[in-house]
Amino acid sequence: MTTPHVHEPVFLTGDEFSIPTFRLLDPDGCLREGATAPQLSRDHARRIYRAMLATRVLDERMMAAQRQGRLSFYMQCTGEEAAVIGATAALDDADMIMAQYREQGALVYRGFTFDEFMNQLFGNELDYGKGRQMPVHYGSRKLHYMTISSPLATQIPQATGYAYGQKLAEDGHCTITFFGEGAASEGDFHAALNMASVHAVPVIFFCRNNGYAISTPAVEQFAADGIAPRAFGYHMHVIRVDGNDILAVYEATRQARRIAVENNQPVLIEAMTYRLAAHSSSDDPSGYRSKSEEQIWHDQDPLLRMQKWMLGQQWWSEEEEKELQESLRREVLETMKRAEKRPPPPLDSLVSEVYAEVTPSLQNQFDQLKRHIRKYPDAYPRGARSLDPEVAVDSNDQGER
Ligand SMILES: Cc1ncc(C[n+]2csc(CCOP(=O)(O)OP(=O)(O)O)c2C)c(N)n1
Ligand SMILES: [Mg+2]
Repeated sequence: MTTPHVHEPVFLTGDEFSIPTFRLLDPDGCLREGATAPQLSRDHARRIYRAMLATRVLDERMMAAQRQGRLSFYMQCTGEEAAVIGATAALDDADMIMAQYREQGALVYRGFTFDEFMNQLFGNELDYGKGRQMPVHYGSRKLHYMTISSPLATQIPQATGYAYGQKLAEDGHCTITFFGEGAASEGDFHAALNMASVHAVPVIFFCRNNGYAISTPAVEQFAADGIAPRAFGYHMHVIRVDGNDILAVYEATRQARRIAVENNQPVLIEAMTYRLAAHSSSDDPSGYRSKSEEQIWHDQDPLLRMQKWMLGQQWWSEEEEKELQESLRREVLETMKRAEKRPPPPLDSLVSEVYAEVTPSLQNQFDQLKRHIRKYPDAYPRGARSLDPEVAVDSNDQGER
């Protein structure tokens, strides 16, 4: 690109142009005038809608379970189902997903079962992570969903790296990484976009701009017009989309995937949405935002918007809605009860599968732990007391050192 020379100083701020928002559906579920619906079959639309409803039901029940004291922690996707599931539905099921923590809808869409969710949430013996992570840190190798890690934005440069590998392998796949607008304040975000652009890799950066980073509203996070304009600094394709409009998110991501896979170009998508629920089970939004603000966004509920569209298409009915809601609620309760009853992972999983072999120092710590449990069995959960009988209890051992 050549830069024209001027004879007067010209300062630009980015206000010279505005980034439009791509929207196809109105909140009442009708296609906007002049808009064309994406090519989406009835079966595909039903798969998407079921995943949205299943995510909503799962979130409601598990938040209630947390309030009952059955679960230590939970995070809801509520209000952002169209953004997450619409994007996932536009990908190939074998494309890699690197998510933040609020994207369980992507897993639901790909077929992660309620049993698999529950095993992770309760950290029982069937949890793939062996109870080593907090609830909601899911992962599935089979479903190409990288395990969640809590430190914000780490997944973004990892996605660039993963997609670079996909480019080298020429396997026709791409990576999508989901993150909040808050996480986009991390340096990792910028490093990831720059690397992706310079090395021309097939990665989709999907920002869920849901208005808040815990209690900090977007207006206190950045001065510019959202996250989208940052793409220009890296010479990257970018689109802003109504994140509560499933059809628009689907179509934007479908086309972004084409750019990524066919041209080996990264794309930034900024989905404008709203976190309808609390940040997590540890948060109370009434301290930092008004009920009237929340109401405005309840009226934009992405689930209801798609439901209305589906009913209008005659691809869904009130009876099917009722039936599915009931069966999902039943299934969530049944799987939760099953997972709660299962024992925790075996004690030695604390040290096994950390390194190829258990190192002497880990073994030493583990032996001390076992002696401690023998000495103070009542201080440990039942599952922890399944001890190796060969470990002698040293009566002089004070346990904690
Ligand atoms: C590096 C780092 N800093 C701070 C935190 C604490 N923290 C967890 S979530 C969060 C807010 C993130 O907001 P956003 O990225 O917008 O995602 P949202 O929760 O809105 O989906 C913060 C500050 C963290 N997990 N990691
Ligand atoms: Mg946010």
